Amino acid sequence: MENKLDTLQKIWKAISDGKNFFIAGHLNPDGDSLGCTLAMTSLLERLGKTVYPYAAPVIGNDLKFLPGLSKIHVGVLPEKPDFDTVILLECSDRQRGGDLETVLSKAKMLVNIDHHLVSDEYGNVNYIDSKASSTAEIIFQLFESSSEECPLLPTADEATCLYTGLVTDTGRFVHSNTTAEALRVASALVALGADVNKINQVIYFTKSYIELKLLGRALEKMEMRFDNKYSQIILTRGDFEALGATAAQTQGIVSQPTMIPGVEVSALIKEEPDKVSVNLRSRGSVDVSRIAQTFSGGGHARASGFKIAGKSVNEVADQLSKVVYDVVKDIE
Ligand SMILES: [Mn+2]
Repeated sequence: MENKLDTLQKIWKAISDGKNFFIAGHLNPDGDSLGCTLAMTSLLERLGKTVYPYAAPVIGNDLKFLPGLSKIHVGVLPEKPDFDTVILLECSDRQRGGDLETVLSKAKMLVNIDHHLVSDEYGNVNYIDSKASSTAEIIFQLFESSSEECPLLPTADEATCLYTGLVTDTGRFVHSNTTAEALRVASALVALGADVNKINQVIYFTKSYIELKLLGRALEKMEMRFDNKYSQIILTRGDFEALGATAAQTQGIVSQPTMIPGVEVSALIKEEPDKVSVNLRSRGSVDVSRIAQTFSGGGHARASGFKIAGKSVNEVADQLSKVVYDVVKDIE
């Protein structure tokens, strides 16, 4: 990527030139993806633009409090995909947002804003900063770069959306991406009115009975391997059915085993109706995005995942186990 400030100015040029915008984040939208989609939508609307914010289903209950969420077209693509400008957030390649090609191919301007480690420069303008904690951090920097004398700053609702992206992508300011810049941006967002108390209550201190029972079942099934350097949890369809739970209710489970000293990699392997999906977490020394890439997945060094269709849950677990063994066997 060229000079950051130059690229931010190119994004502002795209914003001022455009009239009809389509904005989307990635599949399985998370706090960063939705928070940035909403903050950008609100910003563009304030500037008098027409915006079609899109998100792929399903939106987790813990993110439904986000201000402006009802504006998002969840899983519904526009009938006439005539947008002059498309902004893709958090999408490391042009397929990451789902089947958006009808929209993407018609746009005159495609802006790509992302912070993933491996990311394609598929846009007309590409702002890719893998050192940024979150796309929310980049969007805040975009706000700040709007004008030297009088920058256009986020409203309180926009700040709440961006803070949600920051707090979720840093794991509540715990992961190694919790940099001085991430904390500076968080501080600025709090000063602008981000509703920190509500974000914490809804995202981190609210769980349903079924989610807690599922956590209990998952911990019961946790297995340790390779001198306790690898923790594996398999949740089968039977586990989900017994509790009336779905794979979407497993948030936070994969991080639990990384509390055990010595665990380098934690895997949560879920048998879903049409596929097996896997979440990976690392305590520090292992880059689990490389493990995920072996299975055509992706993500971050400490948090990533992948999905496989057409294989049994045990086959996936065995294959993953072999890859993890090669990675952790020489760690002291
Ligand atoms: Mn992100």
